[in-house]
Amino acid sequence: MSKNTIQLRSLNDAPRVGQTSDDLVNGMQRHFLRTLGLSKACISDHYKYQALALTIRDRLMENWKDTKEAVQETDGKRTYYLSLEFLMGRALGNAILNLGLDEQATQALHDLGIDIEEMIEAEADAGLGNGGLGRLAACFIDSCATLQLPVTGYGIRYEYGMFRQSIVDGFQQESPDHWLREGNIWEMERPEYIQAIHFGGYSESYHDDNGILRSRWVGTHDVLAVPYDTPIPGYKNGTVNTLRLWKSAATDEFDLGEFNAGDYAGSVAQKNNAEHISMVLYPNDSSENGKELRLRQQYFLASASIKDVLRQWVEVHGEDFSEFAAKNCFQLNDTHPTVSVAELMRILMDDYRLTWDESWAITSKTMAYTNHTLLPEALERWSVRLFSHLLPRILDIIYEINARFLKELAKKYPGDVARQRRMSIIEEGDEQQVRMAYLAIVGSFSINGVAQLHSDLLVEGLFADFYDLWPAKFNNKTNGVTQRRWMAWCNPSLTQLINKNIGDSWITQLDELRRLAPLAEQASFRKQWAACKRENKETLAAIVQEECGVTFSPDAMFDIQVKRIHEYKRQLLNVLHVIHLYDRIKRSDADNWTNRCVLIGGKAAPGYYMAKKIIKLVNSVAEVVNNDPDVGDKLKIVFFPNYRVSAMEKIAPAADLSEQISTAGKEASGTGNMKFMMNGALTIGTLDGANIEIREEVGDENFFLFGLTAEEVEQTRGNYNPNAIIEADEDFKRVMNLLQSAHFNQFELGLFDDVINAIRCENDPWLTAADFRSFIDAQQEAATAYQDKTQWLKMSIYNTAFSGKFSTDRTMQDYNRDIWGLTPVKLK
Ligand code: KVW
Repeated sequence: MSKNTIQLRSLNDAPRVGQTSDDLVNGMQRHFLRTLGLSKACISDHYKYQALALTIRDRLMENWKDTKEAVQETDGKRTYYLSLEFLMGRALGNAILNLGLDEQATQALHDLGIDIEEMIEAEADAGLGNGGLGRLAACFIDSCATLQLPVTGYGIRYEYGMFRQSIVDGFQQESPDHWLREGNIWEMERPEYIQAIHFGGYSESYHDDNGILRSRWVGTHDVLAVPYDTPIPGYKNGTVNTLRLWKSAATDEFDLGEFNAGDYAGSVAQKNNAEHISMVLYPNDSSENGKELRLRQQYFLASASIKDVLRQWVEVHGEDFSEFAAKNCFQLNDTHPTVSVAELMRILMDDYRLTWDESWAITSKTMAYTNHTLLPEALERWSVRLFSHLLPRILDIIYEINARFLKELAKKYPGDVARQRRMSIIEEGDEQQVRMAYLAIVGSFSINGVAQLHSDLLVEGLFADFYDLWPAKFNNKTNGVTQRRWMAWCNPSLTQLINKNIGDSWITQLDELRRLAPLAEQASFRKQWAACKRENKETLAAIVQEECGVTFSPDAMFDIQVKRIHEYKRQLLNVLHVIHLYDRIKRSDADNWTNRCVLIGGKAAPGYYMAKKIIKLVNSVAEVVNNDPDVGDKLKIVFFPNYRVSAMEKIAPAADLSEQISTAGKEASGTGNMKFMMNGALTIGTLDGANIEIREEVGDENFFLFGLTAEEVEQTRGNYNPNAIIEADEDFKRVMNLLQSAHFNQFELGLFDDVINAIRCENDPWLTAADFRSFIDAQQEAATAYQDKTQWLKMSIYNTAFSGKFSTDRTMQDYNRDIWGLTPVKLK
């Protein structure tokens, strides 16, 4: 027995925390009294939330311990999901749901006279991600816990998550998201697992005790990585997995030398510098910004996590790594943590004295890489110069990986120098760059895209040379979302209706929803389905009223586009349609009209000029449309501020129409599209990303398709004439005239010139004008379809019924079957 083991005899034998509503009431009272030290008189909402969260957390702790022990005892293969982002949102409701305590918690709070909704709202979102990629990581670890897969998430504990967005005079204004201000009940600091992370210095060679020439990294400035663990509960299965997030800290509180020499400021500055690493999430989605601090973050995560995994390995197996690759897998969430490839090589060689070949055999069988985008602006490249001063030893290793790789290429393709240049991990040029995607491909045994089209395009285009070399490494894993959060939790009325009719097995077997399809023929079922949707629309309408001061009538079609603001996602095309509808109303061309409430939401990267213009345009159009008495209830449009996970929990259940209108070939997958589908929205969309698979599942007749295909998009380049398209289309001409006549910016002339020019530009990469007509026509089809209530309800039911494929339970089973090969860890 090690000195850190104690007998927990009396506790282990004690009965577990109770699960009745009375037990919860008692638990809360105990926390009020003993944890929070409160008397009855001063229990604010914040304390009520804390007592509830602590009481729920109590119900996780022993399961968490049991899961850790079971995983250790099994000593089977494990996966580590390395991600710079985990967009978790709120934890309380999810924990209540997964513990199966929803009814008891509702009853307990009722008994205490506390409003459960207020408790839920009291928790800050953990917004440690930008968008789809970060939320995907969160859904993945939820599903892994539910499937009892031994998967640990590794990320960074950003002090400030995604910025808060407010709208001032129609413009986005950013403010810091200090999400930890009121504490975080769900995290546990684990100082015993602190790691030191190296930066700077230089690498040198030396002869070890046996006279063998080795390398080492010396003269480094070290930063501490302090782990904070968050429990990730599976759904009613006793499993609680771990999300381990690293916070950076200075190695010493102060540099005593500097301090004694009188440089107080200098000694504190060093502390500051160390703490900067985990200070803030970079708010760029799908575009790299090349800042040194970002590379520091990437290496900080990679090094801390790999050291942590090796620490655990050595504790059990000593320095015998022969089984390491068979028992460990690192899944790299995009190229962001890819420096892990070189870091694992470094530690195996420099610290554990394995040879290059031994280390490479391990590393290249342990790493797996997920690519999330084809957009060139998102492909990470780091300058060799930056690498050489920040991570000199890592750069040595990358050079060596590349040298050996190029030799292999020369053997396979003799004399093909152009190919070697194309495929080199080091890009030559004025400034040498490390191509991170290539490092990831060379260092990994599996490379996957995130939807079928995306994976096909990867091997046909961006990675074609690598596919030619290693076809077996490439595979597709279509994304998903967790139905626990994105239906069972966020849509209780629909959940109840579904459970009443087909039972609740869909909560862990989403395919079961198929059994809803025949019910679409029953008038009484449709009526109840409609009632759920209406209730959810009323809830959202109240929020829109509060946030935007605009009245949404639940009778109207709720037409929704929420996602990061990006030109390729074409929020602009959505606005053009709204202007077209407005123009029709003004021209009294509104026979058989379908009333519509259009909601657009999403954050623009702070440095993304066009994205910010588009937000302003939405707000300017809204100002005119919403205040025009001719328009009335026919059309409303709002820009929903501060779109985030907890907002989507109210938005998805209320949507009638989901806008997934990216330029074909540009949206790798999309995951918002899946949340809307599950909640019974119909999609208007292009043949892009997972939309294609959504349409395949639900059937062409239940999907509003428009636009060029990815192939047509490519063919259009070089012979695109948007001005001719506009000229030939009376509706389009009028829309552009309204924009150009400053109808929406009377007092700010020229405000939207750049937007207008982008639409009219022959090099517009997003081909907005090319898809205008077919978009307008598809929107008209949707409007007409909405008037046939019976048919619309059937289509809505079919969308939910055929959404089974888009559960991350399926996605994780695919990863596990093809990449990880883990055995579920059952609990006693
Ligand atoms: C840098 C991304 C944050 C920082 C992507 S592609 C690149 C990034 C880059 C994020 N995010 C999105 O990943 C989602 C999950 O796979 C996809 O659904 C989405 O299509 C893609 O744009």
